[in-house]
Amino acid sequence: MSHRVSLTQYLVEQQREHGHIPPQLRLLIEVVARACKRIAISVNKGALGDVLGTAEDQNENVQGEIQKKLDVIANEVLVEANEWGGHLAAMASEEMDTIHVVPNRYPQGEFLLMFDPLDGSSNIDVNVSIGTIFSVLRKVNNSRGISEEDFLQPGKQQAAAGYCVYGPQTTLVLTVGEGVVMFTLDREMGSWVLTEKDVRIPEDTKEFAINMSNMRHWGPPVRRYIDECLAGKEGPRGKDYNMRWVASMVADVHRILTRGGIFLYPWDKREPNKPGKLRLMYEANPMAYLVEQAGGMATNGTQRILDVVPGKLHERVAVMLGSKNEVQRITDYHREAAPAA
Ligand code: P6P
Repeated sequence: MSHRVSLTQYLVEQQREHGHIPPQLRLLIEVVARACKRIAISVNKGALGDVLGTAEDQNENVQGEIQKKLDVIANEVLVEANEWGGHLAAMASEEMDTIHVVPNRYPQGEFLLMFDPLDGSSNIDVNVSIGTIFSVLRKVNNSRGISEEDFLQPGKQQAAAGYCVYGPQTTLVLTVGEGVVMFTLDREMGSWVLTEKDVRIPEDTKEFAINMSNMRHWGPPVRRYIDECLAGKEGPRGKDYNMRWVASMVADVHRILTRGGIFLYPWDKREPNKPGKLRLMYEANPMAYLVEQAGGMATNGTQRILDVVPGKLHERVAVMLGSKNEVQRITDYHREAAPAA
């Protein structure tokens, strides 16, 4: 049997070769990966584990969404796993209104961790792939305690990012700034095994992912782009396109990292003051970092997502990401539609 590289071996060798995974970051990644294994166990229990349906207290999270039981479980697993290790100063989560500072009984570390503990919650009860998304920043201001402002850094400053998809396989996808790697969970051993070590997104694609039911609400550039895809061979693109929409960003992005494609959740006129549905800090930024590290592009239509400077923790953003040439095209359509400077 060919030698299997574990997550620990990968991180140790990356540190030895590139020196960009200090001990606290390696511990952080291993702790998050272990937490994802625990979440996978709860997810896989389904109806046998009293984990389906909405949380008992019917609580709404800061996003105004009714929390699912597994949202709460996954959030608790990640918070408890990351408090004691001395690698973090604080955490932020889609499921928590404010930041969670590491309690004084534990040492504070140099990193900040943000996560969507269970992305795609609407798919939990219908047994469709869901996932955990995480993003790591460095604490840049050492002169005082931690506040929300410490998190408000553009995505290009991430030290690491990744996700775990709970699907037919349980797969951990990670970047620390040296490309993208994938680990598959060996359930018999309970270990992460390196299964893809140089993930690259094809620059062209014939597959787009968007929620078509919102078509009448889109802006002109997105409408133009999708209409051209739908026009197929007879249209200006000269080729037929296929469509996928899982309604779990993790699953859609995993497909794109695996075989190419473009994912779009654009601004629409239903709530014109909201830039988009997806959250910048713990959905768009980590996915944009992964996509760029795999040779793709990620934009909000007018700006590189990783350049967006957050104004608040739960800020939302329009997202278009994936195969470089397709994202470049829709970026051009936004520029052409912009009012003359
Ligand atoms: P819609 C899941 O709730 C999520 O945040 C992303 O994972 C997913 O891409 C999107 O929302 C789905 O949104 O409007 O199609 O249900």
